[in-house]
Amino acid sequence: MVEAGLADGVIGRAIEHGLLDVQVHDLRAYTTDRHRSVDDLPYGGGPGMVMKPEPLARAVEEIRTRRGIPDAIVLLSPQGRRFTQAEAVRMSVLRHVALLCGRYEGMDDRVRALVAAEELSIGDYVLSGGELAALVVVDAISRLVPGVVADSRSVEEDSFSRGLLDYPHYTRPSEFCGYAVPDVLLSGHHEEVRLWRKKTAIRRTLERRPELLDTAALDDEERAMLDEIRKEREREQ
Ligand code: JA5
Repeated sequence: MVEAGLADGVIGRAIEHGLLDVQVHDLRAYTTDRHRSVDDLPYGGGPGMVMKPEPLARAVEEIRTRRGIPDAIVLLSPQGRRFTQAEAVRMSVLRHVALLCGRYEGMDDRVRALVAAEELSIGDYVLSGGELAALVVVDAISRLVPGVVADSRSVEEDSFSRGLLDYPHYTRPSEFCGYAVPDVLLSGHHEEVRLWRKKTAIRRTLERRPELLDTAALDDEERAMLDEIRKEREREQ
């Protein structure tokens, strides 16, 4: 599942070009018993199974031996602090990140303590394992590695890179099922287009995710636009 998730698109190409190196480790390879067990019954009883600590600890030990000490060891779990764009930026400058994925009810908690893993969550919902969360983390970090996204202007303009939601995008045809593309985008006035996009991004952020404006680093122009939008909305009430 992890290998399939990394094979295509921007990330797949970056791996092919040697910009990224992602190694997937199958925990069953680090078992010693005949049944290659990676889980066992929970102490204290209750439903489900728990990941045994030894295969995980051995896997991390082999990573350290083969590839050197990771700059970060991250356990994906709903108990972690939230993985945000700021976390992605922080991790994108690290050379070596190890991501640990649980299954079943989770890992024996001593593994996290032993390998001193940080715990990160990609959101407040339940997943069957950490792998999809790890793929999300790999994708978000990788886009920030120079050269992975061909046109770096895309990365700079992305939603959240400036702490705001994105402006709406359109392509041909200029009318589709009775919906027209906003005139300004067809006008050829670059400065008007720039101002419209900026203002629309701010308006959408105010309407959909107002809490983002508390932490967004707005420049003078953006703050003036926000004031203008708030006044427009007051007039509409
Ligand atoms: C479930 C055994 O942030 C969303 C997440 C859900 C979830 C994660 S991260 N890890 C696991 C897991 O389940 O290891």
